Amino acid sequence: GADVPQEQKAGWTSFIKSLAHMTGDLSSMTAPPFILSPVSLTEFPAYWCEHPELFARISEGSSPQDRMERVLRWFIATLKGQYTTRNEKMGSEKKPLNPVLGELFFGVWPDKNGRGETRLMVEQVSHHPPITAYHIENQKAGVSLQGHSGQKTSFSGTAIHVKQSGHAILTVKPKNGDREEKYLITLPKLRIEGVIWGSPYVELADSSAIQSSTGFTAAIDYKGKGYFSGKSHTFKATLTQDGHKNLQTYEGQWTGVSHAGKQVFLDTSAPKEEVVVKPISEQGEWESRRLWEKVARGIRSGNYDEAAKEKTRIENEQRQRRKDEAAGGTSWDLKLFEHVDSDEEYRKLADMLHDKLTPPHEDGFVFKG
Ligand code: CLR
Repeated sequence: GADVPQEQKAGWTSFIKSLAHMTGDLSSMTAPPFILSPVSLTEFPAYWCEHPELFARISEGSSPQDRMERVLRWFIATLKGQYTTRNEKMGSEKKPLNPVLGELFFGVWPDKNGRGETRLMVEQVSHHPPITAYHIENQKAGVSLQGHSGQKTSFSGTAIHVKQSGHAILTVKPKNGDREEKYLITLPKLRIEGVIWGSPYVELADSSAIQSSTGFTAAIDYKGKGYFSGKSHTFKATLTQDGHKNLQTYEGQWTGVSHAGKQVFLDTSAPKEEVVVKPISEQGEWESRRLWEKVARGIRSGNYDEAAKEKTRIENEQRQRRKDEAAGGTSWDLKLFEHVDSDEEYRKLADMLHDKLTPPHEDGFVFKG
């Protein structure tokens, strides 16, 4: 790999070899230090709201179709942050810290221009397999997002293929007095390219959808270089109602500009707003940045021995907890969410979606408030 530091080349080669034997969960594999990120996966749900303005304005739409279009615009606007931020900040995609069961992350986007405050609450609700649940809400705007996320990974020899599990449900209370609406958001597949060279980046693949309780469906296809156009990171979305004919097509780059017909649909060059998080000194012991503080410091400063030592300490403590629970016949209590075997809202909306790839049932994590 061209981008692998000389002294880590052997480690990178053996890591790549071990990817071939991976059994769906990359998170628990040990990777060479240069590819480690100091950020835990519990922070990732913040990417859903780095355009709080677009999120808040969904409820201002004048009709179900207008609101569906606003949901689609907000969703497409989140993709750049979700899938390119690590490359921008750290030079390539990196391996995030693998959250412990019960790890928490809280943040806010303050009120600006009367749009209302947006709050984010995240909890790691499973460790094996890793699942992260999140709740985002702007009470004033009447918009909230509830979801959970996991990943199944496989390696093709050149790229890592990531199938996302879980879904998100957006709830909107329209400002014009229309009834409350729900939107099911399914998640795209990822292909991690550039792995061999040691400079991974994400390309989105296949398709995802947004299904509204009002009958509107947005089907979104993703392509890399050389399909719809010569460009990377492109998408094409079509809007339909109750499975009827195409009402509108949206096309372009999710990292740049997209159009609906001749009109600009979204220009992602507008600056994003990062989530505001309490200083570590004011955080509780289960809060992500406090829990991983020493590991993150080790990774950032290149003191990998400190990072490894602290990571082992955290993992051993977790192992001991699980042993104690097994011995005492107890189990870990989730703090913010309650697990349900079949998410009722999901079932209804997935049924309207008629997409064979979307399973009829999925687990749910209900926010306890
Ligand atoms: C998590 C949920 C977010 C969207 C998202 C973005 C990037 C994904 C991440 C999810 C899961 C973990 C992920 C990451 C990109 C790379 C990383 C797949 C889906 C893997 C584990 C690290 C690969 C690095 C190796 C080459 C070492 O909403």
